[in-house]
Amino acid sequence: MNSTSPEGRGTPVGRRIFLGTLGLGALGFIAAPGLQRGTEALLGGTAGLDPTGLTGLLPNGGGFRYYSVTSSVPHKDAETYRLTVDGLVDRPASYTLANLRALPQTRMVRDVQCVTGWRVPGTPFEGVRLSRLLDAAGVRSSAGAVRFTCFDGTYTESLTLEQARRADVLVALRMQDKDIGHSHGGPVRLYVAPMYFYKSAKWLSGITVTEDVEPGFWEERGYDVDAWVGRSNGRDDEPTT
Ligand SMILES: Nc1nc2c(c(=O)[nH]1)N[C@H]1C(S)=C(S)[C@@H](COP(=O)(O)O)O[C@H]1N2
Ligand SMILES: [Mo]
Repeated sequence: MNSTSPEGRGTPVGRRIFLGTLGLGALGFIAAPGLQRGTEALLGGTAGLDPTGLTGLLPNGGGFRYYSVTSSVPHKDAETYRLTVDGLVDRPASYTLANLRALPQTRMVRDVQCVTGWRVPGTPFEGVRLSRLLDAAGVRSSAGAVRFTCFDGTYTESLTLEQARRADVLVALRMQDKDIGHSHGGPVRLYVAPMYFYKSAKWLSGITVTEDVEPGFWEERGYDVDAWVGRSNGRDDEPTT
């Protein structure tokens, strides 16, 4: 695990804030689960958010850990799910699950790498290329970035327009060759293959084309905005693409 990763310590509060307010720098954020649980206990109320991935190990999750920065997330299905595309576009849109399923699907198999250190080999993701939805919306020339919002009501992410248009960035409907379940961010999550998994926003509900990159939830708390696996966040993992 990486000492620069706030998500690994049972709190969505950033490292610097954490150190500053609690003065626990001497603990050094050792990755041992026992010590992490200890840190969680120290944090009291915030531990209820449980983004640690330690208490949240998914049964039969195939190595994935469950992360959410909110304590509960509404469930959405084919009737209630909507994905809106708006901002600096000529044709704003709202997609149902059926609309998304009717578009050409791309399947990719790459490793998944979380910035806290865990990695899951060869995981299939399948969905609609984000570039297709952007092209359908007609991105205006003043645009430079894309902002993602989630129906958990809290998590956000962003990409530059150039990153967003990559062929290995999907609006994913399937993961591990199954429809994406609620715990993995279903029915629809973002999948940004070449970047640390925090970029792959779960419970995706909004795509807003903006002028400039607005740092996402974890990026406001210390993670790198350009999150290339192996070339960011002070890590040297094997690239995933
Ligand atoms: N909405 C939302 N998306 C999110 C997160 C989150 O807490 N909320 N956590 C991110 C992080 S840090 C990781 S590692 C992955 C975890 O995905 P999983 O729960 O399917 O393993 O989701 C990413 N996307
Ligand atoms: Mo992560």
